[in-house]
Amino acid sequence: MTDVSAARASLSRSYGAFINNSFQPVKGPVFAATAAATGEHLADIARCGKDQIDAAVASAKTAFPIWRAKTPEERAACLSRLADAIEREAGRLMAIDTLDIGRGLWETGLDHAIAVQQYRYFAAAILTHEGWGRPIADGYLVAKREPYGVCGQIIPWNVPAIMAAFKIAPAIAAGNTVVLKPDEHASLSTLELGKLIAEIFPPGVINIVPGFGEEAGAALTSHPDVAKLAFTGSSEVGRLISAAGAQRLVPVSLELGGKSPNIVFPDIAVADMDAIVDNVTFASMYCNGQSCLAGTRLFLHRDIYDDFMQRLVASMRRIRVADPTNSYPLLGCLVSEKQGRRVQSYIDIGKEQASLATGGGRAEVPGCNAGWFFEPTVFETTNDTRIAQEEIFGPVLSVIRWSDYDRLIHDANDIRYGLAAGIYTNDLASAWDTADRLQAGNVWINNYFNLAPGSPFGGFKESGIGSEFCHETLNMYTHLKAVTVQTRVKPA
Ligand code: TXE
Repeated sequence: MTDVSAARASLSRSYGAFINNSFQPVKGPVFAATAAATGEHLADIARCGKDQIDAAVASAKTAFPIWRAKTPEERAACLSRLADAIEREAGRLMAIDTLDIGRGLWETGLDHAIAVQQYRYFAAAILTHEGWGRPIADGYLVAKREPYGVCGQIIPWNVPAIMAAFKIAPAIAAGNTVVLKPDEHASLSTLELGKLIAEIFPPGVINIVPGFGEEAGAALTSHPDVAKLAFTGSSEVGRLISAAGAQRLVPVSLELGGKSPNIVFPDIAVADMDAIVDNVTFASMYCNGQSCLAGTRLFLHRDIYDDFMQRLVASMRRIRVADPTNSYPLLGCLVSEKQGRRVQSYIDIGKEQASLATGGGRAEVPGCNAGWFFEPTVFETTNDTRIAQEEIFGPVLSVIRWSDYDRLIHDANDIRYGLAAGIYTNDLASAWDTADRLQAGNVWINNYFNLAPGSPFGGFKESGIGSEFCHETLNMYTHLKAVTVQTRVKPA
């Protein structure tokens, strides 16, 4: 049983930047971490600027040769110990996230389980991250993988524990050091991670610098000693990060927005329909729709449309919208007023441009007056409307009726994003053909959100550059060096 009050009481009153394994005294400007649902003040957080970024990068730069010299086994051992520590503290950390961002405890608990899995995955993966070699005349050619150095990493607020793990685990496993900027709406659990890191890693290997995007974020992305940039967030800011990387010619990996199609074929068995409805509901409402992977465009074939819609609406209406600190599956609130207003404006647009099937209003949750709670909302629409084309990042699903297969493929791909897609059918051949034709980095057949550790996670088109979560990610955090050895010097 998660004790939310104990987790609340365990928070520090204020948090400075975590640099060189200690929290800096809070001297300059701060911003408040407030509970998304109740507005309760949780802690003050240092609003870091250039000076703290300089100090964090300097610390990571000093730590780099020490960390890089560790064997993969030693690095893996530290990551495993971090995983164990997070697992021990998971009850407290998930409650802190729930307070901070307003998502239900069952979801934030899942976040920390996935985070633990990530640290363990990369602890194991680094042991098999090999270069290659081959004999050449009178010698040997070795292609070895080397870390870049200091990685500047910026993460968003939606799943902070997962995002921190996605960034820290592969970078650190590969021998880099890190300066990580958490999101200003969700810094607490990442800063708390600092307390665990200090017990395990040498000083300076992982530094955490809270602050705003245009200040701390921009200072980090333009810092001359940062050798690699990694970002998860909006496509708009992704462009800025990419430009900053291009300016200094450092590699940039980006994981950006999505507006993923979830396609139901007419051949599905009636007996499977409720399970598929369940999947579709989860795909669109998990994380309150605040997931880049969310399946927010549902393409339903006309032959099953009416039956499916009836069940879908019933499924949406069964979802409980409630205080996120309650301990059963439910939808909590959105992270902030900014996101709340954004979602409200899209619902208003939807009411003008499309047909509302269910939801469409805010939900009242006693005791949570500050929270932006919404009813699960479903619109029937076409693929060209704004609610079908733009990433809403809230509990809003657009349903599109389809009949012609080629037109379906055209519409599913007719979007600037390309992160994920779902397909439901009993016909393996059409599932495979469809997966082949969809422009998405992740295609799930007869399931959704099924991210087994090691499954590449990355976007096509404006959804990003690079793949996280998998062995390949280690290549993203290393460059390849050829070393050619000849056993004796010969005339050239
Ligand atoms: O994102 P931002 P926001 C999408 C989603 C959401 C929208 C806006 O559609 O509604 O983006 O969310 C840092 N230099 N996603 O405004 O601004 C910022 O401090 C350097 C999808 O919250 O991109 C934070 O740490 N950094 C996404 C991070 O970028 C800057 C998850 C994300 O903030 C910066 C989140 C700058 N100039 C939102 N400006 C996903 N892919 O999952 C901001 N930041």
